[in-house]
Amino acid sequence: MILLLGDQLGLHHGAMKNARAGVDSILMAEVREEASYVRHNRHKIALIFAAMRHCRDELRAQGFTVIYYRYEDGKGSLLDAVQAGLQDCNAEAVRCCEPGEFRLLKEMRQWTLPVPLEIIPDDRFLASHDDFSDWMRGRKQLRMEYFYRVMRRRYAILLDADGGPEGGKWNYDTSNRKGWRASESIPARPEVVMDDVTREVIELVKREFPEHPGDLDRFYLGVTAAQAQEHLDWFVDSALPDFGKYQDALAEESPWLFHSLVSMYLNIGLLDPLAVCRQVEQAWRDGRCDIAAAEGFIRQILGWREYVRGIYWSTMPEYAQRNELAAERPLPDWFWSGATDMRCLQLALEQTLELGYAHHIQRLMVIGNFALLAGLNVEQVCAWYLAVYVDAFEWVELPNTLGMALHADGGLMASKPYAASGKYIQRQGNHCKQCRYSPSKTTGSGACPYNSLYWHFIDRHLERFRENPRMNLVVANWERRDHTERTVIVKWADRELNSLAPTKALA
Ligand code: FAD
Ligand code: DLZ
Repeated sequence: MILLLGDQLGLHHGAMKNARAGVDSILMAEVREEASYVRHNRHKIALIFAAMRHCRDELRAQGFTVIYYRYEDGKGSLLDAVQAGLQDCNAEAVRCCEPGEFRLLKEMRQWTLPVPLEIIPDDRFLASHDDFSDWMRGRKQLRMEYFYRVMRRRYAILLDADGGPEGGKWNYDTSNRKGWRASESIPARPEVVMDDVTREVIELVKREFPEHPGDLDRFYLGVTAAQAQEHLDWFVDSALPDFGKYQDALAEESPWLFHSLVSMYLNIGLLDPLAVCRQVEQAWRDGRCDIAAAEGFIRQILGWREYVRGIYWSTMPEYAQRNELAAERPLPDWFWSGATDMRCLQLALEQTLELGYAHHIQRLMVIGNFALLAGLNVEQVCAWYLAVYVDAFEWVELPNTLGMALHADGGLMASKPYAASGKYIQRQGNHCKQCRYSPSKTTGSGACPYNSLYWHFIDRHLERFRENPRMNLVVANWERRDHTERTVIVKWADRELNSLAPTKALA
């Protein structure tokens, strides 16, 4: 019996590789525990249940026997489902592909079943655990850029005839930082056509998860591999050419600008990461986008995505406990409503809660930056990120949040914290024009809170940052100011921090 998890729906990989129709039974189960271990966004639950049901139908059409438990069947956990499934079929063993979260792997290793459980490696990724360990061995610093170059060579992506990087550079990051001034039009995304299976799931999720975030009247996701591919094709044709330029931009007009919205499909197996990279490389070779766009996009998937997964599995479970900057301030209540006057944060939170989506710069430099500067409790922030995004699974969410955004791993992933004042947000987009706070003021009424919080953050970690060569300039800048000025800024920031009411409803 093959246990097929809700985020392992690629039918040529994992436990489905070499599966035999008519011989192996497939078990799929919508279960309470997986749907509620955090307050998942309803878009995520709807996506997974709808994708699972479509996958079930496809497998049956291919001649497989599928034992499928719907949420209404009341299975509490995957273990309950496996035990029930084993009573329905005469299986000699259960096979499952390694789950994407340590939590579930640990549980599975403790399952007691009447037949052996075989957990096989997850081959949907481009670097195995051993590949990553080999790369880590003997390195003092685990910088993504060097890992990425190894991956480019290994998969021969964007390489010239001599094996060097196409265009002469490995990384076009400096061409990916244009701010948004609303001077170009943003292409409209294709509408998703829903069938009865998806509509039924949406009604179920609305009914069963009333306390979870997510406005399902705005459901916008594909739920089959074919639909995911259509979304990717649309991106390559219509948004990729501008992706590189505006990768780091923040826009009032759009929650997604020129981003691809494919993370959720990659993470649940509806798209294959290598095929996605090759399709984008081909678009560049055909002259349909420039090298900065293609490289910038491929770096995210071949580089960052594989790298964060490597960090996760090589450091868990200890990684989840890290809190090097001793950030303990309770998560404010408005992380669950978006009710703040900081315009950039308000929009990022609202779209996150309503749609389960925010693009990378919103996650890192708007929400994450605020959490970093305010010293919000690392565990609570990580639980929040795991709950609210449609693409959130701990293997990718945790290193990005704890490591990249909160610097709570002490610099294992990033040599300096991604901390920025309101000036950065102003440069990257057009939110500040709509905001009641001014990015050019640091203290006093109407001052952008990011400004004083930025200096408060530098001030409270001064000893640590003095030791970091990449923070020298900013430390010197702070220490050059006179004592009175610094005291006024720190006091103003304290006022801002004291006004953050803690959340009543933690995930
Ligand atoms: P695009 O901007 O179009 O990028 C293309 C693809 O590259 C993405 O689909 C994704 O698969 C990959 N990618 C880009 N950046 C990263 C990254 N840093 N790590 C891993 N893959 C990346 N991504 C998730 O998939 N799940 C998460 O739970 C998640 N949590 C995050 C939390 C924080 C604090 C931060 C800073 C980033 C997080 N990311 C996460 C990474 C990234 O923000 C999302 O992958 C991206 O925003 C998804 O939107 P997109 O598909 O439009 O991406
Ligand atoms: C995220 C999720 C949800 C919401 N529901 C289910 C489910 O009912 N059944 C299932 O098999 N998987 C689900 N998943 C995905 C799992 O949580 C995921 O496999 C683990 O977190 C490991 O990545």
